[in-house]
Amino acid sequence: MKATMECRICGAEGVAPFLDLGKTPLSDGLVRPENLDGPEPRYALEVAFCPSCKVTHILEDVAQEILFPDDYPYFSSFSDHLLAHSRRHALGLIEARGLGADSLVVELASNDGYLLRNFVEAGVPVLGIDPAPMQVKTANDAGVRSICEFFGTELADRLVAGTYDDLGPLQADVIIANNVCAHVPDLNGFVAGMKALLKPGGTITIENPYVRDLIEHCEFDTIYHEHLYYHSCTGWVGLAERAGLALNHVEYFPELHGGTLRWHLSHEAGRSPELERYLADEAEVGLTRFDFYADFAGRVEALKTDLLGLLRSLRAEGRTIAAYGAAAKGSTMLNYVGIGTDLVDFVVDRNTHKQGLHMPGTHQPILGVEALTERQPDYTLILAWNFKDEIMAQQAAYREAGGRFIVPVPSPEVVA
Ligand code: JHZ
Repeated sequence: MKATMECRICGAEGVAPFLDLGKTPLSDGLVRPENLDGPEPRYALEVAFCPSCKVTHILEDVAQEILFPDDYPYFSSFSDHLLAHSRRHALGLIEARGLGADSLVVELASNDGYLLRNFVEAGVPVLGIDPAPMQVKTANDAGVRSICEFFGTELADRLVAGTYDDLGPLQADVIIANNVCAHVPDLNGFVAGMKALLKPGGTITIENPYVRDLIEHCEFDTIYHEHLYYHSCTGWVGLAERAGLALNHVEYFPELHGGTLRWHLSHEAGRSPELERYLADEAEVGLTRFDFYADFAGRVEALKTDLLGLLRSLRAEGRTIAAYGAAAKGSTMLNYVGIGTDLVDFVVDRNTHKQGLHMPGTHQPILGVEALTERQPDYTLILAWNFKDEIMAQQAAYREAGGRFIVPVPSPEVVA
């Protein structure tokens, strides 16, 4: 692992650290039962702001093959909310861009085909690109043409030149990159690859949680080693320009992952009034200056104290506590706050690839969601708080039997 004080994006020296989460295990490094007594590496996790290009990023680099091993457990298709959002996105693009049998939609980090399947259903040709073999197999099995690769300029050039397997030369009418632009070490190269792969007149849409929400709503647990960057509109102006693209438009989805922005990029210059407004707002609230981040560590520390105090007092009263969502962010929450099996007994998750494993560092077993009604813990800490409405609606039987939820973010709250 290497740590750097140079900006990952613009190379400027003197990035300003503002939050140190200590040494944490890898958030998606779920532990097999037979490895529970074995060594578990922990890596420093510190976040900094670049006063030069305004992009926020972590200082540490964990090798990609360690972060994304062949058994990487995240599958996108386990949230109905995300599936519905993705379907709306796909149908909107088909209509707005007039996509049909002669078009091509490429998705970077296409996972299990959760989004592209909507284009396939509508008869629009697709290509998914993702480095996770299990997810790529699931997508191909479902009829979503996908290749198992990391994306960058090299792959883009091969696709355009037609030298990648038997795919033939191709360029995309639409490129989609959702929840991946936080994960890519060479993000400038990744965006340059998108430019190479995009047809003249084509469009790129990129979604990522918004750093403004992260800071304002104390969503510190979305910080982990996979997430190298925390994005803003101001940062994306520079990222697009450096690759010879233009940032044209932005949309906001407050209910997705704690607040998500969708940026629209193309070869053509021009900014929508919405984008101009976001850029002006970011300058006005100070997102472009270090001060905006300066008190974050203190607020995160306060959340930790409050949550630990709540869980300890419930335990002292003899209450049982479980957690919902073996999410990557859940691992940051458990490890940073220090929530071991003395406080939370087990974690439930719908993702069958996660069940039977244990949470990184804190080692709670991951069970199927039926364990909530079978064991009826008094309280359930929602680690996947970004899906809290979906989860609480789905768990009506648990609630009717007296179960209560704890939502940890933006500050710990018990929901009856
Ligand atoms: P979820 C992921 O992070 C992965 P994570 C990734 N690092 C990323 O960038 C962000 O998303 C954006 C489960 N669940 O999606 C599924 C249920 O069991 O918030 C997941 O394991 N029942 C690429 O891992 C977990 O909760 C449900 O009803 O922090 C949620 O994880 C629902 C809705 C979810 O992301």
